[in-house]
Amino acid sequence: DLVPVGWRQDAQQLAASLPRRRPSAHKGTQGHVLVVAGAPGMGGAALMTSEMVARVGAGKVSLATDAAHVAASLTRFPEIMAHGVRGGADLASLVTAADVLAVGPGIGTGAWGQAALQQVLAVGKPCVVDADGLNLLASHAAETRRDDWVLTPHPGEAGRLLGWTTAAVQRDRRGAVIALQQRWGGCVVLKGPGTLIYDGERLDLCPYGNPGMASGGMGDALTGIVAGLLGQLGDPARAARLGVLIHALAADAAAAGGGQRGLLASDLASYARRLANP
Ligand code: NPW
Ligand code: AMP
Ligand code: MG
Repeated sequence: DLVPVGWRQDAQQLAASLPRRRPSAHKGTQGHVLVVAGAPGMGGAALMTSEMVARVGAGKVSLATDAAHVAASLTRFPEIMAHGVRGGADLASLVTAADVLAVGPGIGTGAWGQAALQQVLAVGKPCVVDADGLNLLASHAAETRRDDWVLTPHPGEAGRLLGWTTAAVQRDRRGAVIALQQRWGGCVVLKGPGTLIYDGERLDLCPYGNPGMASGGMGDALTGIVAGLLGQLGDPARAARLGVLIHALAADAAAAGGGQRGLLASDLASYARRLANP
């Protein structure tokens, strides 16, 4: 049975997995997450990812993005520390200051994205790798394997990481997520209806979510949720399982209010916040 009892007891699972904040909490105890996202033309991916990091309770959020996106980010989210970076060297002090990294949404597969991914992986901190970060792994980092990362491929990205077609991944999603984890290590989230999460021991299937989520930015939002939780929980597999659950339940709640058609990734923010406070 791919669906463990815990998924059906979602409220209890949320309560058990996300400890209340201690009265002594301060922003330095809740995780400093650095989002590395947004090559030219993809500023939205950077904003949606970092908004969700903040909304699930990270203590501090930094964003490294193309300089063209900094003004928009500060206007929309003054709480987020946005830095314009031109190359890998600009990233060195930012990755050093962070506890957790989220890399990939909209970084492209060119020189900027390659340099950024290299810097993030070199620092050896827990991270979430998504989107073009995965495409770069598939095409460049032949030997990379880690225990402390969460990979969040959609079926197309999963196919690139495995050298399979998208159709082959969809025909055997269970086999694909197991093969991905065996090849790349860590915790792998294979997205799509019935998202699968596999950490090498436990396989979960998320029975929530809806077709309203078939809209640009939904995956970027998930990356932010998982990274924000990773900064607070420290455990990649727990952050992945809980993040997928919060993302899908937030989308279901948002769709119940306004319908599936026209559902936007940004609509999930207020629901994700509520779900992160069980
Ligand atoms: P096919 O065609 O069937 O073989 P890409 P992307 C497959 C950024 N974004 N079920 C399908 O493959 C992202 O962060 C920025 C089955 C499809 O054609 C990335 O960095 C936004 N198949 C970058 O854009 C908003 C599925 O994958 C192919 C599937 C490119 O990311 C948008 C598409 O994948 C976006 O998030 C499913 N459920 N899902 C912004 N506002 O800044 C996917 N596929 O070519 O990797 O393109 O996902 O759009
Ligand atoms: P991405 O393709 O990276 O933008 O990610 C899309 C997100 O929306 C993933 O979390 C998917 O699981 C989710 N999603 C997309 N389409 C559906 C669907 N038809 N049913 C449930 N979830 C979906
Ligand atoms: Mg995506």
